[in-house]
Amino acid sequence: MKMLWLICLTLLLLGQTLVMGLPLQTQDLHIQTHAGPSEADQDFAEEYLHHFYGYQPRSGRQKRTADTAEDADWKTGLCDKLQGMQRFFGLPPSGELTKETLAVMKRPRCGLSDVEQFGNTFRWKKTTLSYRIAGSNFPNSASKVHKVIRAAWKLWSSVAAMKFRKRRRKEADIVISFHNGDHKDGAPFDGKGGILAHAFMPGSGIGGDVHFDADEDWSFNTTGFNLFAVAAHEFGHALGLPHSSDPGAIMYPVYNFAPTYELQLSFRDVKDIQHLYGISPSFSSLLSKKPPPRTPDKCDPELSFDAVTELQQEVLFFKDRFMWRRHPQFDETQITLISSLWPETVPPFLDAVYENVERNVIVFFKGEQYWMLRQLKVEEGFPRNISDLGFPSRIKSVDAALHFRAARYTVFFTGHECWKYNEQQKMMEGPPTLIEQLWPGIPAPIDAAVFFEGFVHFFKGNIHYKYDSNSKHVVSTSPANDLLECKKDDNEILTERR
Ligand code: 0DY
Ligand code: CA
Ligand code: ZN
Ligand code: ZN
Repeated sequence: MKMLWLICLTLLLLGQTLVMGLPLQTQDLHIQTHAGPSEADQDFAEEYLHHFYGYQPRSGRQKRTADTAEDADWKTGLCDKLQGMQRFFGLPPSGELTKETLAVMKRPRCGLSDVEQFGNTFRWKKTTLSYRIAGSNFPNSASKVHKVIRAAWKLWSSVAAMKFRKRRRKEADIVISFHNGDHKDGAPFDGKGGILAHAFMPGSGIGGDVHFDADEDWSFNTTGFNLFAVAAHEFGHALGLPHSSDPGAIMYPVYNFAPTYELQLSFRDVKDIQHLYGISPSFSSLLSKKPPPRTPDKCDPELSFDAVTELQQEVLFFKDRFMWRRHPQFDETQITLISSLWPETVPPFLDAVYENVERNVIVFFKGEQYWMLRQLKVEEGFPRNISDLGFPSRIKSVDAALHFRAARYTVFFTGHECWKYNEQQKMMEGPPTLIEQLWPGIPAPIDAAVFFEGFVHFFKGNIHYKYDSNSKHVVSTSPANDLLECKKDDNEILTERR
């Protein structure tokens, strides 16, 4: 029977739901010599430890080839999990499958009827869940912690038909607490960094509970790990969601929260939770005010870009909070959050980006501001106003930037005009020219431009113009996303995700 499982497992499988029904090895549990547990009980216990304590049964192949050292390792693992479970329930941690241990595993604990299996996961049957914030080793004042926890629940209740109520003393469905290191549930924390928190899937007892690593530098604003973001992620698990492969989702397995970004559930998170619990009555008003952001799809024929630049040997395509990195040695162009490379400083929804190889910097433009970064760090004095580059005050933003390495100048595109900026003298070379004069065949205004493999590539809407600057004409036009090389596989993943 599938019950609940510790999230540890899902990280190993990176976003995939659990592989169930692996064959079980019965003779490996430490059993008592006389009147030991039956084979069925041993199977049951392994399954129980698998679901509740993250114990990973071996696959058939591994079993057959296992040498003795490996075998011993594996047995110790199982024994550890059993001891973890015994400690949690106040039983002597013998690592043996005693009658008492089995009785606890089989105890029809209150609230078991509150959970049901739903497809490959578990969900709560009731629509109002209670939670309790237990213990005392809070990273900040209790009232601050309570406020953050409440806000994190609200993210989910504003989209799914669920309500969350705080309990002060009485038992609650979901117990939230902070722990250091080994806290006797078979999944010890690891000090600063690494594992930040874990949660148990819906279920009775420990099911639905959320534990935070008390050794982290929890933050309530911008530095360190943001408790609000991590709580939102863990509550997703406590409600039954596994990890998601969508880098825009709060259920993405790695912490990728950009402090400048106002945390929202992504389209993917919203779809997944609504699939389990239905739509909240308040959802339609949220839809009109703040629709959950979709992660752009490189196979979307309507895809357009905010900016495109070369960076060392790569070409980077920027869109919203994301970018795709095209590397000559990798055949797949992967999407990531901009903040996973430049954590603090680079804003989403950029206007233009270019790399200046001679100075070893990358320059980002958004509105009237621009940022210069060297080796992932912002140069002193940035952001600065684009008027510092020599733009007149009527220019409020830059559409695209095109850098010429050998000639050491950069062309900026603004509406129908383009400006030539001398990188050595750090000044504009004369007044702007019309784009149609300098680049005949290119329709202004443009979205992005990049110099790459001997051609200039312009992007406007969903069209990519490949331009030969010597003969001054468009060599070819194609869909804007053609350099991202959408493969059939990507498409399949996307249709399945929709
Ligand atoms: N807990 O839900 C996790 O996913 C654990 C790992 C698991 C094996 C128990 C965890 O703490 N993962 C880290 C994490 O931050 C991984 C990391 O990047 N250090 N997960 C939570 C999180 C928070 C906020 C993920 C996102 C946003 N996307
Ligand atoms: Ca940790
Ligand atoms: Zn724990
Ligand atoms: Zn997680």
